[in-house]
Amino acid sequence: KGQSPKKSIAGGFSRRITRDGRLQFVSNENGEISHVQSILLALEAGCKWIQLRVKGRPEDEVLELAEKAKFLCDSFDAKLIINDFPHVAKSVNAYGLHLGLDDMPLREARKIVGEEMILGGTANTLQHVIQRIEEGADYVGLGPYRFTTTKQNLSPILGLEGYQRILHELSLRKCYIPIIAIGGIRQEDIAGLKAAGLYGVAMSSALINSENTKKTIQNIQQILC
Ligand code: 3NM
Repeated sequence: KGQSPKKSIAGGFSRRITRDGRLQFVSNENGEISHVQSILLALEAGCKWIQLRVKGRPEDEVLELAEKAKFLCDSFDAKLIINDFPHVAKSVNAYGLHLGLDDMPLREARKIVGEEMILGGTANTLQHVIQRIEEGADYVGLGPYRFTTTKQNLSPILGLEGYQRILHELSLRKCYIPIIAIGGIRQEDIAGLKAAGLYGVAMSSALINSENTKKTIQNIQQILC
C-alpha cells in the first residue's frame, strides 16, 4: 500500500502503440481453419495488428508459422506480435512480443529481443498491471472480459466492472499504460469497453466466427480508432 510505481509512460500512450493497434486479432485454429488461414482472414478484413498465438507446439514449428505470418503481415502492411516465444519474435523480426503470466519476466525478454521491439504482458489484476508497468511493458492485455474457450486455465472473469475498478485504481495512482481488453469479447461489447477507458481490444473467436469478418472489423475499428 502507498507504493507508487515508476511512471514510465506519459499520458497513457507508450512507444509505438499506434491507433491501428486498438484492435488486435489473436490467431486461432479449429477443425476448419489453421493459424495462418485465420491470420489471412483477419488481414483481408482489414485488421492491422495480428498476434500469433500457438499453444502446444515445439518452437521450430512456431518459427515456421511465424515466418509465414510475418510474410503475410508485411504484405498487408500490418504489425505482427508473437506470443510466448522471444527467440522466434527476434528471429522473424516481429513488431512485438507478448508474454503471459507464467512466462519469463518482460525484463528478461527485453534482453533477448532488443530495445526496439514492443513488449506486451498479460494481466488479470491491478497488481499485475502495476507489475507490467514496472517491468517496462509497452501495453497490457487485461482479461478475461468474459468466459472463453479460446484460452485454457482462464483467470477470474473481470466483466466491465472489473475493468472499471482497475482503471480507476490506476488513475488514482497516476499509472498510465495502454490497456487492451481480452477474453470472450464480441462486437457489441466494444462501445462499453471504450467508454470505460480501455485503449483497445484483442479478439479471436468472435472475428473468426463472424458471418462477415470484414464488416465486423470495420465496425469495431470505427468505434475504437
Ligand atoms: N488471453 P477470444 S483470454 C489469449 O484472459 C487470451 O488473458 C486471455 O480469444 C486472458 O476472443 C484469451 O476467442 C482468448 O476469447 C481470447
